[in-house]
Amino acid sequence: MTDAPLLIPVLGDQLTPDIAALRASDRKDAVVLMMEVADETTYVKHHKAKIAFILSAMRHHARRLRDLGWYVDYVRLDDPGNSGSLTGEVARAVDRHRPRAIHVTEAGEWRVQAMLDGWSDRFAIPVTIHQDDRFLCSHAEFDAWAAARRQLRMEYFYRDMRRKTGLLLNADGGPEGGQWNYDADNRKPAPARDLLMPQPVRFRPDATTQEVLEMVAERFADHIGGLGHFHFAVTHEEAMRQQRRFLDEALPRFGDYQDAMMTGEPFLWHSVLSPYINAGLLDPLALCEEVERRYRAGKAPLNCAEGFIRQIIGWREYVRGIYWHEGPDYARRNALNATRDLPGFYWTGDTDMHCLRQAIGQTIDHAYAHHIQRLMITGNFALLAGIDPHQVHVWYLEVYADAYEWVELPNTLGMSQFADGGLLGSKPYASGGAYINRMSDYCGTCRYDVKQRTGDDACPFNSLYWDFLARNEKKLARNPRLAMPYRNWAGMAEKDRAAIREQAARVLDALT
Ligand code: FAD
Ligand code: DLZ
Ligand code: SF4
Repeated sequence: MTDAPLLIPVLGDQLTPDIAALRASDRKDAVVLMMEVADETTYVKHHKAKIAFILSAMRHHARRLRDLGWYVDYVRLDDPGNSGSLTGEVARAVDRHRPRAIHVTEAGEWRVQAMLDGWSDRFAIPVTIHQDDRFLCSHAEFDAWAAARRQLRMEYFYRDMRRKTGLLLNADGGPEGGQWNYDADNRKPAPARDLLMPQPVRFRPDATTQEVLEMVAERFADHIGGLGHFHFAVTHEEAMRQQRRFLDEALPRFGDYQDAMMTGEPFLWHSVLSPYINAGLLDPLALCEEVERRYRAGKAPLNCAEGFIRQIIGWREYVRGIYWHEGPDYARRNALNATRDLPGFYWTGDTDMHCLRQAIGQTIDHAYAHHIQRLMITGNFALLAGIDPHQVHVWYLEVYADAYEWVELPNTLGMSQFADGGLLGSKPYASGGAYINRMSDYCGTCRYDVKQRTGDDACPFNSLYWDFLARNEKKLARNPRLAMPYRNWAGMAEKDRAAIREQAARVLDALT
């Protein structure tokens, strides 16, 4: 190594061996810096399993980089002298290695990018920030796409990503099967119990993970969640095993049951790959290419392959684009002026509402819930109850192993809470108990009656749904997609409307 090497900080969600800053550098001439720091583990109170997953995956990644010939300077959380911040650790590494320059891959979120942007002034050495090309769409490309449009709808963005990648195109360059989107085929309700359900691979913690689990249990005892169910892959090879498990066993029904919910079945036919994709252990494009191969080999139907690919090159890229396009103030939007505090049962699952108990209970156990649980159970309830969207955002950022602000915030604040006023979705994802009853088996064993709107046994979602519409009438009544529910509301007898609103007031009072 030369006297003055390059310093290459690699962040906890950059666990990809050929990430841009590494690919652009010579391993004989560089110090890779990986830092476990208190600030990142506590800027929100992450679920214990999320912290353990990221720290263990970081430690395994350092080993992988060393095997590939990199010199890795690794700072552990409990190292004496650990300053507790990314910038503090870069400062200490600059003192240790006297680098001639810093090369780093852009950060995933505004908060950390602001730190990177300050490093060249602070350390008086050149800092090169490489674009993170693990994503298909750069910030500049998304901004150009958005500039040309009045409405930023995912569907049109997605079609451009299909054309860009060539995924599921036919010989004429049109969409495979003649349609871009097969979502209408993907709404089957909860299936019968006797269907054989795939389960994600459960990885036994090795000595490195064990050490991290012990440290996390001790140091983050007051954070949500347990470690008893810790099952995450922590290496690329393990993540690839889960990828294969998904492709072999779950992909063929992924689309069909994408929106279904079942008691005691957290994973259904979902991939459970988001923590690995987001941390860098899996390559999203290679995964989509493999899904297409399975379709072309007749091993997965088109509605499943297209549905899965859409989630990754459509939704995942689109929400990232929105996050960076809208700027750091996006996190403070509150279009519906919702101000109520998040109920305590979001941290315990201790509620009589069976759907919420299921979704929150498995979140506490596994740091995982699938999309419809996040959107139509925990998200829907918070929306209907008028919970402060910033508190809802912080909760989602804390509790899921895949949660980083760039992906969590637009999903929560935009899609789920309508706090951006409809930038992401053309109408709020609000529903009463009927939707939950149709898509799940939850209501059958609930203490509440999903058919009732008022009375002690009435499903709380029902009165809250109408109360939500009534409360927000000035802001939402002109939305053409809500015309029908507002007509139904107006068509109810005055005394029924009053009874529903009184019922909703009682439900809301009981939350505090
Ligand atoms: P699958 O159902 O198997 O989907 C396949 C993949 O598609 C996922 O692994 C993920 O990479 C991608 N994907 C699917 N939907 C989305 C989406 N809406 N946005 C971005 N990527 C998507 N996803 C996160 O990765 N991190 C988050 O912090 C996050 N927060 C969310 C908060 C709310 C309120 C909602 C409604 C959704 C959120 N999502 C988030 C999106 C989605 O719920 C998760 O990606 C998904 O549940 C992860 O489980 P899975 O890997 O089994 O996904
Ligand atoms: C989420 C997380 C946690 C819990 N801990 C660390 C850490 O100790 N060191 C680190 O480099 N990254 C960590 N991360 C991930 C960062 O928060 C992530 O890189 C930022 O969210 C930027 O997207
Ligand atoms: Fe949830 Fe209402 Fe169904 Fe109970 S009855 S599970 S509260 S939707």
